[in-house]
Amino acid sequence: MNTDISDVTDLYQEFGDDRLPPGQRETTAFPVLSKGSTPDWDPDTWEFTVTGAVENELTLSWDEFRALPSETQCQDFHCVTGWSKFDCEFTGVTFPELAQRAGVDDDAVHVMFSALDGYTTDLPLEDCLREEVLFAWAYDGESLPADHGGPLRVLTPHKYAYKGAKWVDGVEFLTEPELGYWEKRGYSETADPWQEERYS
Ligand SMILES: Nc1nc2c(c(=O)[nH]1)N[C@H]1C(S)=C(S)[C@@H](COP(=O)(O)O)O[C@H]1N2
Ligand SMILES: [Mo]
Repeated sequence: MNTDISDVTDLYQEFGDDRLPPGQRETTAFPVLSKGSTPDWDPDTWEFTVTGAVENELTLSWDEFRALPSETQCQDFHCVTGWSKFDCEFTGVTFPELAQRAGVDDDAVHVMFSALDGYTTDLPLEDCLREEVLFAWAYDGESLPADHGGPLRVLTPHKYAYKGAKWVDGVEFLTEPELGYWEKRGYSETADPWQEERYS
């Protein structure tokens, strides 16, 4: 394996015994799951915002976002509908890298991600402050395909994949938990695949 790739597929050891979480089956396909259609985006007007309980709210253009320090990781992907895909190569900016630039306030406890299609998803702050939570623009060394969330999506390999907003364009730091799109509709807020936290 390319040594520039950080392999984080062993993170399951923190959560369970097996790399394949209970009730999941492995697939080599990469199905597309979206609540609606794939949104259009324009690199000239696209903006990424970091708002809420931070010292510096950020607004980044596409070029500015792409200029942030990035890395490539080999990750597993677990969909709440029952399929898992091993060894996905994603390139992007880690959540801690972005959080450090914004300077997270002491009273921030939760995070809401927003996206171009109106999707939202939330996670406790501590579940986001991990190197594996990645804002990715490339998959397998190529631009992230639009139906998989291009230009930019979040990956949460320690959670079911609905926690990773495709077409992400905003992160809000919250002082109280709030629920995202699927979380309001009965899916688990914490979504740990090794505990089979599928529904709330
Ligand atoms: N913006 C947005 N992000 C989203 C979704 C969505 O509908 N819109 N679907 C979620 C769900 S339920 C899953 S399983 C994964 C699917 O990612 P994939 O289509 O790349 O397999 O994206 C998640 N992120
Ligand atoms: Mo999903």
